[in-house]
Amino acid sequence: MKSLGAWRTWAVGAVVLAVAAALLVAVGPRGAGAGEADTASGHRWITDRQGRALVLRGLSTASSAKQAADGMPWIEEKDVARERRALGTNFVRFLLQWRSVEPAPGTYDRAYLERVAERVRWYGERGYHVLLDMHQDLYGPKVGGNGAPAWATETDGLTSAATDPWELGYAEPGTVRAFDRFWGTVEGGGRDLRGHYVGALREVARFFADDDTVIGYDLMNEPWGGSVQGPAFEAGPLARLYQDGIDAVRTVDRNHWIFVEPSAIGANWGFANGLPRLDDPRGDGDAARIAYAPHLYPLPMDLGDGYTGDAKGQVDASLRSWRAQTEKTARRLGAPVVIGEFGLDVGLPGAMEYVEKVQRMADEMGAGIAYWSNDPGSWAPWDADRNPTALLPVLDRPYPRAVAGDPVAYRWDARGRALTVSWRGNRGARGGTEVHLPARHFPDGGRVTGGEQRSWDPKSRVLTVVSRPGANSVRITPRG
Ligand code: IDC
Repeated sequence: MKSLGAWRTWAVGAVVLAVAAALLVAVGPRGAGAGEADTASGHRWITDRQGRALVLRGLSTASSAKQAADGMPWIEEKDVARERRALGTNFVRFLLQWRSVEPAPGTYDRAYLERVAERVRWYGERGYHVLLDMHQDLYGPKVGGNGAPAWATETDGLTSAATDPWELGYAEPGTVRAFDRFWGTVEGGGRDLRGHYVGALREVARFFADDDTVIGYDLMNEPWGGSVQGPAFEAGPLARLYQDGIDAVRTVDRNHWIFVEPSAIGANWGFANGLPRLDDPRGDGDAARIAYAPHLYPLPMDLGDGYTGDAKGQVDASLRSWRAQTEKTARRLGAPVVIGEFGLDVGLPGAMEYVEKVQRMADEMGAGIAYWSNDPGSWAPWDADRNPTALLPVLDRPYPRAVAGDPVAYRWDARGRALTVSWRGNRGARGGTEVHLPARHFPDGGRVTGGEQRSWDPKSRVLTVVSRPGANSVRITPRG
């Protein structure tokens, strides 16, 4: 328990830091009017090829890729098929590793990208949208983490010890120095590491530019500032890396979305962040395709707690604050929102109540979700023996996969067994609104009021609906 005590001490220190940072940040909503849809949350939507607004629901694939020699996650094609069948998901956040993309300076591994493309195809054939996530934790394997290649890890002889929990490793000297070298915030060092990183992002984008299953690129998982923290980091080195990354991607890929994350410490718990608005060479407003993908781990959960009614209201307060901060940042960035990660050990007390709560919040916000993660085990919908966990029925939930208009609201009322979806206009979208109706709630399909059923595929469990002229809301209840 000593390590947990140390972690708590460190966490409290970080909270103080983050609060101070929040107070110092004076970034108002700049250009907030640009390109906003008429939604409750006032943010924009990622659309599919038919111009329909996408409600993204899925998981990350997968933590196992971090350690794999070939950089591949544990999944086989049959696992993708099972995930589609059992959960009705339409989204996956797929982990990439810089070490695999660029194994030697300036050398890009095409065979690796082809292996990724094969897996992207497995998802694409089942109607998924894939977010390619340039993942790292604790910088790279040379300092006890994952992500960066050894040749891009400069520590000046400083080392990092293993910690429990793993997040504490961000404060280990070797890791701090590796980040400082990467950002170029300490004197010395040889290579232009961030320049290499931007080059690796560009090569990934070049390879996938014409792949329609790919929805976009997550430029860096949970960026860490090393010895530079708070707004000094986010509005400084981080914003510069993102801008260079966006510019580089756009030289080879005009169309895919580019997802950015805040610095995780603080933002994951619901504190403010100083990420400034970024420019998309595609243009301003509706032309821009920059999305915001913060992670959600309220502090008690980050420390391994369950959600036992939340007697002191800490988690609920954290969720409220996280939502307010996320919406504020999304407005500043002119960006749609995807919860890039949230998750916990499903065996913890109240865990499923918490997951339900986050899903309801995401629905209210019009935010996408990538649950962390699908690695078989205690956090996942399947355990190590591939038996379903308590999470599976909670994630397998009715939702609109794609909305032919600007979504106003959608809600699954579990008690009343009704999915309601309302929208405005039709944004020139082709095709109807698609909803996922799980067998557990809609064994014989759905009965539509306020609109007309166009099609129903009991195998994929997708119902397509069009609203009556002038109407903008449908209600779907179980048939029979
Ligand atoms: C965790 C994995 C765990 C692994 C650790 C370090 O679940 O098995 O040991 O990474 O690589 C994040 C990170 C994400 C973490 C996840 C859960 O983005 O990589 O995965 N988490 O700890 N931020 C907050 C939580």
